[in-house]
Amino acid sequence: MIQKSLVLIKPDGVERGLIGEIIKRFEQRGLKIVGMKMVWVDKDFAKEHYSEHVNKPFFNELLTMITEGPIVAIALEGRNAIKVVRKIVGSTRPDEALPGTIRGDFAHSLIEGRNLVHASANESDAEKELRLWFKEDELKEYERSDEKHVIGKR
Ligand code: IDP
Ligand code: MG
Repeated sequence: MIQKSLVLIKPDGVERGLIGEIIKRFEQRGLKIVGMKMVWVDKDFAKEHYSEHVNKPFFNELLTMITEGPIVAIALEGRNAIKVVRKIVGSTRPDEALPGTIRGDFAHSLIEGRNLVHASANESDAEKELRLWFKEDELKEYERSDEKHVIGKR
C-alpha cells in the first residue's frame, strides 16, 4: 500500500546540524519527499500535535522541547511508508534504539525528550498529522526516476 507519513526533524536535530544526514537516510531508502518546510511552532500548535500525550508526566517537558527552536517538517511517500519510516527512525528511547537507526546513531539518552525526530505511528495519525502540518497545495505529486525499482507498479 502506498502511504504518506509525517517526519519532523525536532529542534535538537536542526540545532545539531543533522538535517542533511537525516533526510539522506529517507531519500536513499527510496522514500519520496512530497512536502518539506521549516517551521517554529508555538505551544498551542504543539499541544495539538501531541494531544495523545496530554496526560503523560512528561507533557510539559515535551512542549518546551518541541517549541525551543525550528523544526523541519517532511512528508514522505512510499510503499508501507509509515512502517518503513519508523524502522529508519528507531525506538523512542535512544538508549534502546539500534545502531543503524537515526536515534541509534546520533543519540544515546532521552534527555528532556530529545530523540531527534518524530514519525507518524499509524495511518490515522499520519493523516491527521499531515493535515495539521501541511496545506493541501504544499504536498506535491511528481515522479522519481527510480520508482520502477524502489516502489514498483502502484
Ligand atoms: P515516538 O516519538 O517514538 O512515537 P511517543 O511515545 O509517541 O514516541 O512519545 C512522543 C515523544 O515524547 C517522544 O518522541 C519523546 O520526544 C517524548 N517522550 C516520550 N517518552 C518520554 C519520557 O519518558 N520522558 C520525556 N520525554 C518523552
Ligand atoms: Mg508517537
